[in-house]
Amino acid sequence: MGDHSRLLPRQRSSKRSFIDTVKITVRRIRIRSSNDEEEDSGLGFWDSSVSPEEEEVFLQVLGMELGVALGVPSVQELAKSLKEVPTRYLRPEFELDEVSKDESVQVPVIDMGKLVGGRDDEEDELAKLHEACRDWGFFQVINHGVAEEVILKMKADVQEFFSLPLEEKMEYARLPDDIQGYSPSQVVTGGRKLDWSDFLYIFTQPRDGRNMRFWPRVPSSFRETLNQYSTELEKLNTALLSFMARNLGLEPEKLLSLFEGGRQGVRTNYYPPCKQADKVIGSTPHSDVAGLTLLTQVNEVQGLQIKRNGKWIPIDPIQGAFIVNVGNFVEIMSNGEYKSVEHRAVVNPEKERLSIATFNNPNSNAVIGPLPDILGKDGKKQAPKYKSMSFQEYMAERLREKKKKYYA
Ligand SMILES: O=C(O)CCC(=O)C(=O)O
Repeated sequence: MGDHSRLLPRQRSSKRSFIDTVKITVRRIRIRSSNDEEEDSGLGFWDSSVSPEEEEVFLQVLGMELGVALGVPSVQELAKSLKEVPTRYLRPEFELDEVSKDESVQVPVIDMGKLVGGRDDEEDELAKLHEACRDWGFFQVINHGVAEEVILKMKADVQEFFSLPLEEKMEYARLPDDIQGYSPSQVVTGGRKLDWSDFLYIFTQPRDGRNMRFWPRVPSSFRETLNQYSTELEKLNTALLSFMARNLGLEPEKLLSLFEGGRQGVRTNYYPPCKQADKVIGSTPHSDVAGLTLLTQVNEVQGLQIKRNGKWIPIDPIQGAFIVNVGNFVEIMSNGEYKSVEHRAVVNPEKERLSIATFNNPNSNAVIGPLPDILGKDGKKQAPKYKSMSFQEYMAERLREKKKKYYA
C-alpha cells in the first residue's frame, strides 16, 4: 500500500484508521456531490498523482462503506458520486476498435410463427435459421409465443429493483462462494480492469435448484414475474433447440435430452450512464458459456454489439423480439457448424441501460463434445474439432482459464 496522504484528509498509520479516514472522505464526497456549487468548481476528489494502487484501495474501501459485497463498489453508486472515471474502469484497449456505421447490417430476423404452423414457408424459414446460426451466431426471434405481458412485467420489475436504494438491493448481495445475487460486475483482485455495470444473477430453472435467498421480494411481484418469465423462456429455448436439431440433421430428442433439467440462469444487467462512455465498457467482449442465450433489452437504449469480420456491429433490438445467440455448448456439440460469437455491451453517455440475459445450459450428465450423429452426418466421418469431456470437467476448465486470465 502506498502513501495515501494525497488521497486522504490526513495520514494514518494503521489499516483500521485508514479505513475510518476513507469513510470520512466518502461522507465528504457525498456532501460535495449534493452541493451544486462545489460540483461546478470542477474539483476532482483525488488528484492526478494518485496511483492506480491507491485508487484501488480507495475504491475497495468506498465499496465497503457503501455496503457492497466483495470490495467492489456498485457502479450505479459510483456513477452518482464520481466526476471522473476511476482508472480501473478506463479501457483504452477498446478505443480504437472499429464499430460499423452501416445500419443496414443487422442480424437475421426469424419468424417463429412460420416454423410452428406447418406453413408453406416453413422450409425457407428453417433454412434462414440454419444460416443465422452458422454465419452469424446471432438472430432476433419474433412471434416467439412468449406473452407480451410477461415480458413487460419482467422489464418493469427489473427496472424497479435497480431503482431501489443500495441497502435494499444489498439484501440480495452475492456471497463470496456463489455467483448468484446482486453484484457489481466483478470480484476484484489483482489488476483486472472492471466493467461499467452491476447485475443481479439468479438460477431460475430447474425449480429445485433455486436459492430463494437471491430472489428479490421487492417489488412484491418480482418472484412470481421471474418464475413466469423463466418458465416461458425455458419453453422457447426448447423450441429453438428442436428447430436447430432438425437443421443439423439430428433427432430433436437427442439434443433436447442433453438440455433437459439443465440449469437456466437469468442475469439482469444495469449499465449506468457514463460521461466518458467511449472510455469504459459495460460488458467486456466474451462468448457465452451456455447452450443458447435469450436476451431482451429493457429500455430503449442500445448497447449490444457483436463481432463480425473484425468489426463491432451494433444490434438494433426489435420491439418485443428476443435476441438469441448460440453459446459455447451448441458450438461444440455441432462441431463448430454453429458459432458462439463474441459480443460486448457499450455504455450510453446520458442514459442508463438495462438488459436481461437468460442462459440455458445442458444438464450435468451431458457429455460436452461434438455429437456422434454430427460427426457421422451424411455418411461422412468428420474429425472432432473439440475435445469431449463431462459437463463438470468443462466447467472446471473454463474456471481455470478465467482465473488465469483475470486473477493471476
Ligand atoms: O447487455 C447486453 O446487451 C449484453 C449482456 C451480455 O452479454 C451478458 O449478460 O452476458
